[in-house]
Amino acid sequence: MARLVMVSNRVIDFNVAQQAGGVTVAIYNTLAQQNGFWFGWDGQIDNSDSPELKVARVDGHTTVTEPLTTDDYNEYYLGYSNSVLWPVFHNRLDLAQFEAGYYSRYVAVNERFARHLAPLIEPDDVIWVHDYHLLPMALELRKLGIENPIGYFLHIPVGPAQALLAIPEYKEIAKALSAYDLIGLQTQSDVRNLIDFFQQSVFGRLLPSGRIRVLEAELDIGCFPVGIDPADFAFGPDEAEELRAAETSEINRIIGIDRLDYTKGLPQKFKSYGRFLEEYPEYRRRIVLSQFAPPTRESVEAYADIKAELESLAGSINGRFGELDWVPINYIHRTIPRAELRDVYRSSRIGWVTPLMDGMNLVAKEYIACQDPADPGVLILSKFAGAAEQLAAAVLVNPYDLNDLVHGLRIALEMPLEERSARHAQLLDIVRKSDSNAWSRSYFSALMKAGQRRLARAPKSSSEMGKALERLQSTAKKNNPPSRFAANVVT
Ligand code: GDG
Repeated sequence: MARLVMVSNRVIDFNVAQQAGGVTVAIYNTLAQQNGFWFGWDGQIDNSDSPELKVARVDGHTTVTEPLTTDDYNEYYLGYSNSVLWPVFHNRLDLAQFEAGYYSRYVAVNERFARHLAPLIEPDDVIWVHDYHLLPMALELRKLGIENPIGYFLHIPVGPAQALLAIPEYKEIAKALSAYDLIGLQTQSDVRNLIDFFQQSVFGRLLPSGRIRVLEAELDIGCFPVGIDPADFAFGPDEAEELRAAETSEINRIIGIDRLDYTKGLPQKFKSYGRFLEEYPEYRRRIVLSQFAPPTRESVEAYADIKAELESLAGSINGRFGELDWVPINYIHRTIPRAELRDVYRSSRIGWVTPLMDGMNLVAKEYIACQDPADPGVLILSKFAGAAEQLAAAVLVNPYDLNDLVHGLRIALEMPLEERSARHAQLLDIVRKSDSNAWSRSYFSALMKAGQRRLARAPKSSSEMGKALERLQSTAKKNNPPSRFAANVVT
């Protein structure tokens, strides 16, 4: 079996799998199924001259990590990754900060990670790089002579080409992406936007084979919607019975769980909730909005702004509508333990997910997986979350339109059991079929094929390339996954 080398900005400790964040959850689930290791930042800051790589093994899983320096953290992580790429890819050019020095530090950290990773790579390894922090990783690894298949998966959405072209280094970004064998994205709409970007930035050309030529390279772009492991959220029959018996509350809980991020549409959610209470007074005292919003990237200005805005909105709605024995919004700015998520989802009548733009949104899928099929809650989902391409049976809403949010809430609260059950059955079927296992297996299989195509195009004279291709073809045969996984791949 080929080893899978996962590379991402942040590596979590397998012992402490509580930490929030969609990317780490997706990688964690994959490595629980497949042999390999996980390389990246350990979350620590260390300004000493040459800090050592740390290797940790927990339950058969290996992580290899290194710290960042303070400058790396400020310029590579908070700077270029989270104040340029994150806002631009989410089409928030108004929040992008193009500061001198960010880009060079961003490349330098990628170059250093590649230098430390390259000696650990074995000939049969398959390298899978994750997310916007590490766009230049393949280019840096190739410079060091690594010929293994290298794939990239972008967890965030791809904004319109016009937004991406506003990045001062957009040509370098296109070149960096062209060094991958396969670029995996969450939705068909992301695939269209990226092709558009390649065409407009560096005259990328779609080929009859379905691949795309970008500068000197030919690569595959595909849509691989990330999934969850539904077993993590399932309830046994006894547990379910106990929960039903314990359910006495007359108040319907509406649950929101989102990192406190300006892309998640939280002010819009709070404002529409206030408007709902105003327009439908009969619902006062009958519903409560519990919004968990764990802190994230707090030293970026835009994040501090959204925190203040939410506190003020929650305060004014509670002040205006609250009673001695009823608080309309529970706003909790903390991380809840992962073990408690299931019960919170299960006991909520509505899952309210309203991002302005989101790569996928795993919370939507987790909410569905936790519901009691005999009496399920309703998912309200922004049509601008990647998950909406798959979860069309949710109540789809436009988060920019407060009236539509109010309307969606009313529909969900008044939906009869028969309709709730029918919608939930459809949604659960999709969540199960496109789970995290299907995601990683379909991506892995497509990456092996894309790696073979690149090596097959290499000049015949290169004996190293020839050997690499032979090795890859034999590994691909051994790793061939069942064909149902390949059906997700669109190249
Ligand atoms: C990125 C993309 C894409 C949240 N709060 C707590 C907590 N969480 C967990 C949720 C879920 C995960 O974090 C959040 O995942 P999302 O998908 O909703 O969002 P991002 O973190 O923005 O993830 C996103 C994802 O990557 C995967 O590709 O879907 O679009 O932006 O699993 O349950 N977990 C715990 N406590 C919390 O307070 N334990």
